[in-house]
Amino acid sequence: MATDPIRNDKIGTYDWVRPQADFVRREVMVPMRDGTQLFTVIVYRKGTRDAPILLSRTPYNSGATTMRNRSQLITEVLPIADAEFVDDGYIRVYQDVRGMDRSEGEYVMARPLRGPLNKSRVDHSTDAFDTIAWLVKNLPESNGKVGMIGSSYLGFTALMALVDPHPALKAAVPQSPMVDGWIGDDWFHNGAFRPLGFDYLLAQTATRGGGPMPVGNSVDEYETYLETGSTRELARKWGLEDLPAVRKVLEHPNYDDYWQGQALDKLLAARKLTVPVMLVVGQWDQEDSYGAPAVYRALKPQDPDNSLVHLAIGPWRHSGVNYDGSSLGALKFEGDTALQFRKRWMKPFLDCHLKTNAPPCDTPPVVTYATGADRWEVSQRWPDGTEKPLYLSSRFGLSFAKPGEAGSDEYVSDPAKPVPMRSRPVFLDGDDWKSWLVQDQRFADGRPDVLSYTTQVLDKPLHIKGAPRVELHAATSGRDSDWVVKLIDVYPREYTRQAEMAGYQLPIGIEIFRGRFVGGFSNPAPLEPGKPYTFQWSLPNVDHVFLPGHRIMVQVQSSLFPVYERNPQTWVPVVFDAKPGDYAKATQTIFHGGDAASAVWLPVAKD
Ligand code: PG9
Repeated sequence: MATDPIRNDKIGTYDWVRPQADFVRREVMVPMRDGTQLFTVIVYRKGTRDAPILLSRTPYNSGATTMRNRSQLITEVLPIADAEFVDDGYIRVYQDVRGMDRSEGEYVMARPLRGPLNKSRVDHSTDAFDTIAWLVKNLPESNGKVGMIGSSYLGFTALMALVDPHPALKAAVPQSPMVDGWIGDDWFHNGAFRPLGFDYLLAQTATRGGGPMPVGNSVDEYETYLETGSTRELARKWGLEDLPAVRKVLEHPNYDDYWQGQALDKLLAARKLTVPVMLVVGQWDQEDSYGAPAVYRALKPQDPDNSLVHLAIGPWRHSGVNYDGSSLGALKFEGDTALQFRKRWMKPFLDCHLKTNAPPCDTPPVVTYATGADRWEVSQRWPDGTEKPLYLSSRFGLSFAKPGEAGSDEYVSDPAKPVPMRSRPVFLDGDDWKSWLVQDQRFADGRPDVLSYTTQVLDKPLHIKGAPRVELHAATSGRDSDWVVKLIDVYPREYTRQAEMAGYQLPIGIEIFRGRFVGGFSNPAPLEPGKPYTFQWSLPNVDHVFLPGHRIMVQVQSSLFPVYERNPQTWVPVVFDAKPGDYAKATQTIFHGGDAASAVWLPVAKD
């Protein structure tokens, strides 16, 4: 029956086979084991047969996703990254997750697996299983083989499908999956909370189908968040305290059973992996930089012959693999790196597992784009380097030689004037949000509350492949403190190749650590004022070449606002609950040399 697929509110099966269209589009309600029916859109080119199925399970509106434009052409109606697949005879399927948009049932934010945190009979693993069972039975055009793909939340649902998978699930490509919301994905990073998550939770859970964002500011979000106060105040003023997803976050500020019990890297590592998986992430992923490499690390021991688990890192923002990858902010790459990756590695990976009479698989264990050198690289392992410490030293130097003499530098961190995450005005959406991790750091360099340590000009390239590791020896005059370290590539002062990049301070990795967790993420404790501690954490995974003529810089600061809530720097048992009077200036001391040799350990590649 011909119908308008967007406006169709009826439940049932509708085929959209218009004479002019080059595709078939079907909307079906797929029954789950508990009787709940999930809205599912199936799209394929007319005449498709013996076809692999590519499935995404999404909270972001399958109907609209599969009707990008009103067109008779399949490549126009589907997202751009689907073109390579449908052009090659794949069947593309999108499904609204339980309770979202036109699917029945109750929506639970990132619903945990059945078990202590989910007492029901269903989860994303069972819903994926039941959907795949239905698809292979009811799509005569298919060859009975299914792959799952998708970014972020869709990456999370693709990973969930690997738990007790349906036998027809033959491969998965989770891209920027949300894996551990406390350690390093959407909600917290190393214990520091990201309040913009509340905007997301509101939009996702306050009204069915996603509501408008009633909060936010079109002037400067630095100002809005600063005026609002603590995270608890934010929730109160925005009327969010009763939203179940917000309440959950407010009840669990530490890395307790609630967060550990959902950490998908740990959950997957405890099971036998049977489905080949390619984990994809952007080097400058502003939302879920942690998940993909964490799952790779957790699953790799199960894959001694490199046939099951693959990792890919591209020069992208969050989900950038599915868009145009020719540039990011001011950075320009050699062509559309996202398209190159999808064609050269991602599709062949899926083809070899999903197509009938497929060629044998030859997907490398690791594929990365070496930024700086602008080339794709294949590696047998990840990280693919040997750790070498780059030491902070006196007179704001950085060197591979350990400074003999001990020293320290100080700055005053004032929560009333936190260091902005990017030059103001700050917008936590649109292009500003997508590119904030590559913004020129000269806006922060020179601030009295930011210390910048720099190498000499490099006379040969320095290539790193892995996650740089911070070892910061530091003390605070307060009772708690955040520590932020940025690893930066400083471009030459003269750079005619791209004039606007002359002197540019390009962040290669930025990451935060909340001091109260120095003794363990489950055990926050006050810091002793003036006592030196060793704070250790990792920056995101990167493949980067610092070129001759460039310098390496490390910046240290104690806030990154408003992407991270402010640390009051006095002791409050739960930072969310800080009162205006709890926020106080603190003098921060960074030690270098001697027995307290602060360093960033770089995974230096062999070449
Ligand atoms: N980063 C988003 C998200 C994933 C999972 C849970 C919550 C948020 C996303 O882009 O989908």
